Amino acid sequence: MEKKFKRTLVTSALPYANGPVHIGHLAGVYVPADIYVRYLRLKKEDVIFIGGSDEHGVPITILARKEGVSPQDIVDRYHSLIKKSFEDFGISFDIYSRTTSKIHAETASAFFKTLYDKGVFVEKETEQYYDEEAGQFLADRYIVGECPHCHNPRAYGDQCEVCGTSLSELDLINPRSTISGGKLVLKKTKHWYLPLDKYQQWLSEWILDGHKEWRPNVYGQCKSWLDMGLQPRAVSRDLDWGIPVPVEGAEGKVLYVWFDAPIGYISNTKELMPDSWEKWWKDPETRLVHFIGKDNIVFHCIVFPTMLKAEGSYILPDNVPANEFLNLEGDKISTSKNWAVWLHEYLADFPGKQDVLRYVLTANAPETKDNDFTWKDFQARNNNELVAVYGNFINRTMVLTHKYFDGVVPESAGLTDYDRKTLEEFSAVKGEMERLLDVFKFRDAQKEAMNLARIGNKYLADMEPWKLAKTDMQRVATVMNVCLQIAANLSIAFEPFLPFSAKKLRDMLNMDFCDWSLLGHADILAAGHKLNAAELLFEKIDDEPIERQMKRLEDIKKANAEANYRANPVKKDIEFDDFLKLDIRVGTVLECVKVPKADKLLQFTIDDGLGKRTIVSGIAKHYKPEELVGKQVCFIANLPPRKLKGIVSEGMILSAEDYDGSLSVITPLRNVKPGSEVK
Ligand code: B3M
Ligand code: ZN
Repeated sequence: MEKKFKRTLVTSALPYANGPVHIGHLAGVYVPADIYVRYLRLKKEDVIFIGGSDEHGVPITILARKEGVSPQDIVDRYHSLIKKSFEDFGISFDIYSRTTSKIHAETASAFFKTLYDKGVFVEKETEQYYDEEAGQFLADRYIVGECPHCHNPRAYGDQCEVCGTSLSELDLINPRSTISGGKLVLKKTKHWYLPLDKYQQWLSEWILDGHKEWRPNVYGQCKSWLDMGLQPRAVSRDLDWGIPVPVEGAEGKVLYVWFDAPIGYISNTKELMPDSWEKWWKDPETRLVHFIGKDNIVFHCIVFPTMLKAEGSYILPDNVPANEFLNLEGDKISTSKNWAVWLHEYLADFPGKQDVLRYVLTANAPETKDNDFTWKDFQARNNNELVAVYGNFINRTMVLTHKYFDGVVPESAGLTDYDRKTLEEFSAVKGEMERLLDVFKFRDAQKEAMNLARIGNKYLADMEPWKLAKTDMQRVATVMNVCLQIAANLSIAFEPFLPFSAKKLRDMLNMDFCDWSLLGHADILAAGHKLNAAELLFEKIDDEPIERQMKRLEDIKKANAEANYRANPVKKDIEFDDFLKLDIRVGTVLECVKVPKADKLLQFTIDDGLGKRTIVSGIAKHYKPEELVGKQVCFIANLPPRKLKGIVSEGMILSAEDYDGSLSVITPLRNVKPGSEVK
């Protein structure tokens, strides 16, 4: 059942203001959101596009401490840089604000207060570690200590990466702070929890029954969260950076960053439209769409909707088109490893080439699976598609019109069947593009726009007006008229995707309008209309700048490998006998399932050659259980059994840890019999 909406409110994730933005951000969130918004605007729909920086959270305070500046200094610096990058790339926000604004503090605070007064929250007192030197409470990855299971001395407060056990910081032996290195003491602290468990039923109905149209990756992630069973989540933190919890007895406590950040969408709308913001957030005829990356799905599909529902007066998101991740030259993009193409650096190296990057990122958009950005592909798409197809068609059309008709649109002298066929072909593009854009298939929609350029190119090549010019100028006039109509169409079709070159094209065509409803029409430019001078729409990119980029990445890779060895030096030599004591074997995975109420653990049933063996491993963040069934794994067979979440684990599965902490299970290159020894 198609609902009728009057207006669309588009939000895109608020990036943390603790670093610059890179191509992964652009590809995953901002370019798709911008395409969608530009498309709706072209269709003259009522739409606003809300963005801003997320300026709270622990990582910002840690970076500030490291640099010896205030958190405000950090967010001021990166907010400006990020905002500038988005402007430079034509991300057409109606507002790009920040969560340190006054209006946001008021809005988030009032939101919390409403839920508090309604009795939505559950209050709980727990014991948490306090870093006396840094003067702050710490949790998770900010605490290291000895693993109670394998005695790895550097296990984190949320997980031991050696044995894979998922931990709480309270389990660690001899815990220390990673920020000051100092000792930790346990202190009692009270927090407010959003009882997601109480909304489980409602969420299941709303998402699993009500939103089957959501992208399979989004729907699937929601389903798996719901299947695991939702837990209450703390919405406050002990921290001195953030929005103070607005109730008595909450001194030193702030709203959890993931509580205030999505409310930022509301605050920024208020800032943009102080008088009419409510119609955008409270009228059921408004359609709310969140553009985000896949790591933010749970917050936008489960936590924030629960907050909105609990508040009671807000609409809920109609769709959350989350993307998967973009990798860079085969490796996961990582800010801390500098494995990224930063937007401001790209523009310094390729000035004026915003659209080339927008094009390549959309052509490779990680809409259904993780995708890879490579510099070779970037170069090839520029040279073989933008230059050779789109640019070439426009250039020939412009140059020939100037040459034969003094830059004036010639009058058509009557269409042939072939002309008509060409026009028909391109009139179908509009419907096709709409069908795709309406369901967020930007990659295919852009292909359709490019297809229009291909139609033009082929028509021009088949007609050969430069030959006709010797005998039949009437015919040349018709052909060039058709080509110019296609060019005008291209300047509309590409507007959502490549706004800079579309504008440049309209300038050349002397077109001061751009209206989606004209797409497909063959009379956009009237005969007698005067064009402006021809310019190149795109330029070829040589090998040299591409090689420079690849060299830069090579150097970063080398530096990261060295840093990895510095951080994890080769352990001191052991006796050969020590090695022989280890019994590593190969097993075949018969079954693999998630461990309930443990988001990091997978339970394996392995054929170890003699029978079935159960092993629990902390790799749920890195694999879907079904990916591992039938695969062979290596495991330590002679460790004493131990209990994890009530399950007796008989061994340990071996994984390689990448620099970014991601785990990859070790498997023999060829299948071997289960029980084979690894030596
Ligand atoms: N800042 C996480 C991120 O940048 C977070 C998004 C907030 S959206 C309300 O991935
Ligand atoms: Zn361990």
